[in-house]
Amino acid sequence: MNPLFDMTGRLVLVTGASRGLGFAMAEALSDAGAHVVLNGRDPATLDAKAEALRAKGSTASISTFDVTDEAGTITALDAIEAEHGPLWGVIANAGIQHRSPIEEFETADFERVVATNLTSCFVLAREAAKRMGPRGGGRIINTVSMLGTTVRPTVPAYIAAKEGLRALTRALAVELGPKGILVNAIAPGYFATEMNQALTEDAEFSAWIEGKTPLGRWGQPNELGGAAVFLMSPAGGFVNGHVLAVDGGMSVQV
Ligand code: GCO
Repeated sequence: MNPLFDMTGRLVLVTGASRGLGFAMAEALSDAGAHVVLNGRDPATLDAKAEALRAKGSTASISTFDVTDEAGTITALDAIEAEHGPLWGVIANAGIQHRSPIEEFETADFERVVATNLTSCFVLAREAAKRMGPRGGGRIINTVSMLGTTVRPTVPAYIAAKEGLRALTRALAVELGPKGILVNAIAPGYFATEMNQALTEDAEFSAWIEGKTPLGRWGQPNELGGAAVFLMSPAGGFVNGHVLAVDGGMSVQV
């Protein structure tokens, strides 16, 4: 194992890890030696995913809670540390999408997206900082999006929340840096995940995405894990307040 990317002995919680990009990042960290704790809302799905990692020699665990439940998040963090020891890092990845023309976009749906994609990340970071700070530090990664800097119609809540999360990442990096806590974000482009299944199955939309991406294709979830390992490992030891784009170059193409 290259010591720069060695995660041996590190405990990392990944929210929204039962599928898609969350599981891909958890798997990459597990393959790098971390003990990953997979979060989601369905214990059966999480158990199956954790078993898949254990079958590869990992010591993966699960923690079932809804990231929008503040009390549940706090209880879960206490239980994780009581059972497994101090958390080295958290990846605030859990997120939802809601697509609708603005004129039909209900306020309740907007608030639901913001609660999951932004507010829950604030709560997790605050609670993680309370634990990591006195121990000399740790790592926090937020999953933002390529959307925000550039945007598309029908996903205003997602864009607003993810762009807010970019700004929150910078705010946390500056406030928590002196405590040894590095805070960064990963900005995925368009990946072929379950959340995007309606898009990948739409031939016209899919062709549009492929045309706007220099690599001419959708990303595959396993192509995101390396960014998480980089930011969580010794290799990322002086990276703070950064938004790491993993989008095939889409964000820099006109
Ligand atoms: C959408 C997609 C996007 C992607 C990703 C792009 O509806 O446009 O769901 O939000 O998931 O965030 O960076």
